Amino acid sequence: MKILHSEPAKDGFSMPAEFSRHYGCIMIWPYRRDSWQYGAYNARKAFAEVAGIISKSEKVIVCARYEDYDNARFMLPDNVRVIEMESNDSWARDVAPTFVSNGSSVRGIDWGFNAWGGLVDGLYFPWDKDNKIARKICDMLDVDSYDKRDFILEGGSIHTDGNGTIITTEECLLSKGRNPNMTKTEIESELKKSLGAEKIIWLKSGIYNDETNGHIDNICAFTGIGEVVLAWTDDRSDPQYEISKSCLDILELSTDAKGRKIRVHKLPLPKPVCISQSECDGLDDMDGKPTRVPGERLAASYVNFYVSNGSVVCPMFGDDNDGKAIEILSELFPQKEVVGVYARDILIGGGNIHCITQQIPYFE
Ligand code: KQY
Repeated sequence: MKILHSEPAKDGFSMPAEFSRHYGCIMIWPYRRDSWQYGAYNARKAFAEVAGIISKSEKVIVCARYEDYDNARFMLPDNVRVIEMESNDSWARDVAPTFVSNGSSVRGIDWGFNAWGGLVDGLYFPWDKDNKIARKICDMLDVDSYDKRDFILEGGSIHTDGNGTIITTEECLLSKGRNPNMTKTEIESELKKSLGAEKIIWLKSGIYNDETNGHIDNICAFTGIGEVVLAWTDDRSDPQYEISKSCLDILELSTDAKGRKIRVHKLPLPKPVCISQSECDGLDDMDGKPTRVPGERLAASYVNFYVSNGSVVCPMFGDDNDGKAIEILSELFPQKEVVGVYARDILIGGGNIHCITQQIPYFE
């Protein structure tokens, strides 16, 4: 594997859409006792279910720590590959490489990772093991990797149509804990050079109370060229209403990189999901402080789905809107099976199915 210091776009590489064909998917086995209840007992079941569904139509590679390898191997289906790798937590979307392709070969981008805000408002310290994962995965896959460690970015903060357009949020990419010395124009230029994009659509904020500083992958996602889903509520008394309305206004006035208008499909949110006292009891403190407080609203959204070669794997919350979300996504992805996974135990960690997966585009 070579470590490259050139620019993907100049080399003819760009980020394909998640809905294009995959080689496979990377995941990381959960273990942190302050992220996941009871040493990730329930979370592991949900991760295994997600891996099993995805593995029906593409390769799934799960990274597990030395001490968790046997448990991962035991709990995951036989057709899922388990490799040993150190990590600080389990968010493959954010710590695995963002892959770019030139149509026949694939390379990885190794962004800097600082646990969603470093010493400003990061969620844990240290993050050194996570920051090494992208390069190790490129090595394991035998693909070259771009050294972008000077630029802090997580995969969950960008979505692409694979046709020159990126969507992101100002709340996240302009946050003080990421690249405080760069202007919005400089950040935009870095995204274009790295992802082979021509146009960045900036939404203001992500889902209410999302501890990642509003990752795009929880509020808005491309479902096709010129088509997005947007997390939506009609409840004007919910702080989420103004956030989603602002996204809608921006999207309706935007065109994509090729000048096409964007069709926005509203994906209803579940009713607010709040963590209970007994769920908090299952979480260890971090540096003597609780990571969650009872009643805290979690960043629940159906937009945090993963699109595999054969399925769309969507979080379910035991809410009246679970069925509606499946119905809408089934219409938008008629060639795929939309499968719901009860994901409260993933949500408690602070993200969801999209956040624990990272696609590898198809290559020979
Ligand atoms: O949503 C994500 N991409 C990651 C969430 C991290 C939460 C850490 N507690």
